[in-house]
Amino acid sequence: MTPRFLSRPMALAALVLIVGSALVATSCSSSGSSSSTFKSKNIVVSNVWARESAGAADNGAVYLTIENTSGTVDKLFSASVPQTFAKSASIHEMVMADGTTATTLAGNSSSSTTMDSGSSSMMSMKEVASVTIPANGSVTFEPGGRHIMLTGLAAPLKNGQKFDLNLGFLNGGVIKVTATVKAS
Ligand SMILES: [Cu+2]
Repeated sequence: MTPRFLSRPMALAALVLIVGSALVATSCSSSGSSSSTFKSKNIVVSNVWARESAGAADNGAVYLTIENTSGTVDKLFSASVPQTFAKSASIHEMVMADGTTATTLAGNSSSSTTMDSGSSSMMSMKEVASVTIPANGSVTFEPGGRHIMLTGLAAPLKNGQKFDLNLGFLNGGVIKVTATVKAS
């Protein structure tokens, strides 16, 4: 048992360990940054993102997923951003021209096609006072449906930009989340 005899296999083993842990660390941090989750009490908010502004538009929309891990219904009733970032943030839903709420457009290809044109007379958005998050359920805010509307942006949203958003829940309290801007 000379040190020389042991050194090579031990060095190899050490190298494998180092490379292995580096890979684990890398995959953890990259998945963490692309899909961060934010928790408070019974509420878990994830996949918070906004689309890059087209041109000089001073409005934007934030999309996210809200999960309620408790057995009691909760409500999202407020959204706010720093005044230096945008004048206001509010909770919006898409509604049909006849006033009915468009909740799930994903399963209806004809509606979502209409939606994607962006200037449909069939659909419009309106501010709502709150959004119910079912007990042990989740609500997804996504293009063509619910969103957090930003008005009076100080500057157009740029791909890769991050900004803070405060969400107020009846039971979950106020949760500060970070939104990431994605390319359109
Ligand atoms: Cu809106």
